[in-house]
Amino acid sequence: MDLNSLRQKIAAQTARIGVIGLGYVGLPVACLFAEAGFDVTGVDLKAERVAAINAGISPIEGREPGLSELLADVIASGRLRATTEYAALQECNAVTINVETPVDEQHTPRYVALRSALRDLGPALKAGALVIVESTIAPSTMARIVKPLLEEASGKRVNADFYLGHCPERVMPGKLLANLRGVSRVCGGETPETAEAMIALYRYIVQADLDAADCITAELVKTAENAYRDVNIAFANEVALVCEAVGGDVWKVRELVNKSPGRAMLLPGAGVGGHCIPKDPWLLVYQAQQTGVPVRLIPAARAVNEEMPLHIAALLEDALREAGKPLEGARVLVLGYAYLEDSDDTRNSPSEALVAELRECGAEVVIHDPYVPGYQGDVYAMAEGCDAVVVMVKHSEYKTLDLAALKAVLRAPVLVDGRRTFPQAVGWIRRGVGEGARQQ
Ligand code: SAJ
Repeated sequence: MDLNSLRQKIAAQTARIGVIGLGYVGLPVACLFAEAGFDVTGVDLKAERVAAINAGISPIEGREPGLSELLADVIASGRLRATTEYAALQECNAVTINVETPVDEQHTPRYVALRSALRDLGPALKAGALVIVESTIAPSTMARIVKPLLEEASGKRVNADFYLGHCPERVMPGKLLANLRGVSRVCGGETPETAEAMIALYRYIVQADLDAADCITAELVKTAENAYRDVNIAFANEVALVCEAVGGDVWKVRELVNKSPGRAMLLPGAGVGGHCIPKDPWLLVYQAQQTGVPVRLIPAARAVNEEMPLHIAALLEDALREAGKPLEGARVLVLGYAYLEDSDDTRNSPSEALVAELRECGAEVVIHDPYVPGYQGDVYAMAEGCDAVVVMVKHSEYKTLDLAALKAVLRAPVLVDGRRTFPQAVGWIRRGVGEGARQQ
């Protein structure tokens, strides 16, 4: 089948769609294409996940508005079905690949899941099918890994026997369906005609811009947009450290800097977590580093952000010292274990790094988080007998804490504020990120 025939099947919605990887990206993608009227086959290695999905039950943790209801609808209508068998993809005219693409301790991309998906898809790849990688990948991965591996595994040639593109996902936990529907996407095709076919397909589920590009551009855009955010957060964090050193208040500085035209200083804080911001900068620079390009700013920004939880520990040690207590043996209440406010997602959480550091220093740690199972409970009860409180996440619940009641159950009124949650806390031995000017 040539691209024109595929375009006709897409227009008639008789094209059958496959989605490989039914996680927090693949599952909503599969549901949206099914809701749009396509026949969708989802493939996942985890049998229990497949069983839950076929029972109309979403295996995605956390609150995802509309996802459970949509999944139940498309399963009931028969539009979506899940399986562990790649053979089920052999009738699919379009297949998206939504598998994890982590980096390891050495910041090297680890494509085990991606390579496995390509190898398993190969034998089932239908002639004339359009394959779209949605996972975030290092620039040049489509050319160096995806294309040759899929050609080898399928015995087919790209642009002759199948078509290939990269459309990086731009989702956020907690807003999966909203982001998929409402955030623009780059459709990077091996050829301009492939990019146009991708746009024709995604138009059924995306109400925002769909921008045609080539694959390398799509790879660069996604990884650069997240590296951009990481570098800007690191800038805010470094200005905060300067403020602490010279007796300034970074929050006042940031407010006034942002009055300057074209400035938009982000929020300094206790660190940078999540599934994409800590990872994507390394994907962006990986291939350049392999070719000896002197990439300095982006790795340096990562180092600044990774250091922030340790800085919080240093602020705590300083505050405890003022209270006449060593960090070793202190009992510390950590408020917030998720990586983001009002989320239960703990991936790469700065709190994880802080807790490890505090325990390494001999402190006893009590963790509270209203969203994370295992850490929920009564904050005041958990604060009893603690020598200090450290705020790591600005969950809405914390903004209404009764600080007087909290102080009454603590052994010392020590507060370290990693997210400027309690700027007006009086009567505390208080440290805040970027707050060199002591609160009067
Ligand atoms: N953070 C700061 N200061 C800031 C902003 C964030 O310290 O000014 C910290 C957060 O506390 C968190 C981490 O950075 O620990 C990441 O926060 P995030 O707001 O960037 O949230 P994410 O990780 O969910 O990022 C997603 C990304 N979206 C996609 O990858 C599709 C990112 O590109 C978006 O810019 C971001 O959402 C967003 O704008 O909300």
